[in-house]
Amino acid sequence: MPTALITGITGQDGSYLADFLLSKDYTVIGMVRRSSTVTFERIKHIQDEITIIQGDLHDQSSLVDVMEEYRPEEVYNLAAQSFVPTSWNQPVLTGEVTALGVTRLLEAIRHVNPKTRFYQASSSEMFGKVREVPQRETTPFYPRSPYGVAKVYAHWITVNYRESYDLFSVSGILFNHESPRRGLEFVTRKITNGVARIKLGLTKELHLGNLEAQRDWGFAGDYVEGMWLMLQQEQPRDYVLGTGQTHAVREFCEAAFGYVGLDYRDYVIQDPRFYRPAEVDLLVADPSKAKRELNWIPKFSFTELVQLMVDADLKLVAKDIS
Ligand code: NAP
Ligand code: G4F
Repeated sequence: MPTALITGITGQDGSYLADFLLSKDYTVIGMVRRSSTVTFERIKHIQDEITIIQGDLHDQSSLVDVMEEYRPEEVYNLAAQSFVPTSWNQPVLTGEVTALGVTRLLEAIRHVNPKTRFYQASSSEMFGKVREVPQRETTPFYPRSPYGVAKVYAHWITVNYRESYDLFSVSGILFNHESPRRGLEFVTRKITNGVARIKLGLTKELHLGNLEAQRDWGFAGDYVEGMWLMLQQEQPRDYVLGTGQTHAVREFCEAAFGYVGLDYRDYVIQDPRFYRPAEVDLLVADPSKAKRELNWIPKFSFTELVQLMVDADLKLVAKDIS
């Protein structure tokens, strides 16, 4: 069975992709960066089934070494500085990792084994101040954050290496996808964890930013299958993955609080500290190409996603206080 290298395996998507590839009998190599404490929370259930190696998108030689040692047939580049607000505080680091890191990895592939299939984790943030609704593969980009700008570079270098060197390199333009493994700083998880803490009496307030922003939210487990499907095609092509439905942050609050019998208006406080210098107001995907060519259809509805996340956070918070 093939070997796959996942960068960013300790993140939300990396952990679901590792689960998925193991279920298909892949040999999974996970690249992790060195830190003073381990960040294996999301992969501890599969730690014995995968090979963990150290490497960093900042460091060219570590990428060449891993390609030479494991010679993976597929590389999924999920590593990034992925939190949009941090990209205004650390724009250079964001560019180094999220943009130039992709060139470093492509160079490693090109020199060690140009037959390797490469997936780049591109983002609907590239559409930013959207030029058309819904957004599809041909919609022009207008990024609104240093993160979005870095992802546009990463997208085009992936396309460019395909066209320049004939690499099988594809860019998956994914709309927001969430899960109980989502980082606590992202708005969906912040809300569902806040709901659980309020319901269980640990706090009385939840401070949020812009409640009117609209996102196309799906379940992360559905999206990692789409990544894999892109690398199984005969031709390397770029695809948008999303649900085709959009909801405001306010609606997410309404659904999450409502699920446990609370009214979000009694607890949510709009706090300017969480506003962004430039906002992405509306994202909604046209995933018809993925449906047509990959037969990819997300299985989770918005309501099921909200309930899955609230239930998981209720369990987690209850365990923490017991
Ligand atoms: P995430 O949970 O923030 O995970 C990011 C991963 O990147 C972590 O494993 C992190 O390692 C790793 N990383 C960060 N800097 C690194 C470096 N210099 N070298 C090596 N690894 C590094 O993100 P996610 O939600 O799983 O998203 C996965 C990818 O998809 C990202 O590229 C993100 O930008 C993109 N994306 C996500 C969404 C979404 O809605 N989730 C949508 C579109 C695109 P540590 O654990 O050590 O921090
Ligand atoms: O959950 P968010 O931080 O996700 P955002 O910025 O859409 O980015 C995520 O999705 C992208 C795909 O489109 C990925 F590429 C990226 O890596 C990341 O996974 O914020 C969603 C919306 C924003 O409009 C934000 O202004 O929620 C709004 N929001 C309102 N209050 C908040 C808050 N966001 C956060 N993080 N925290 C708040 O308190």
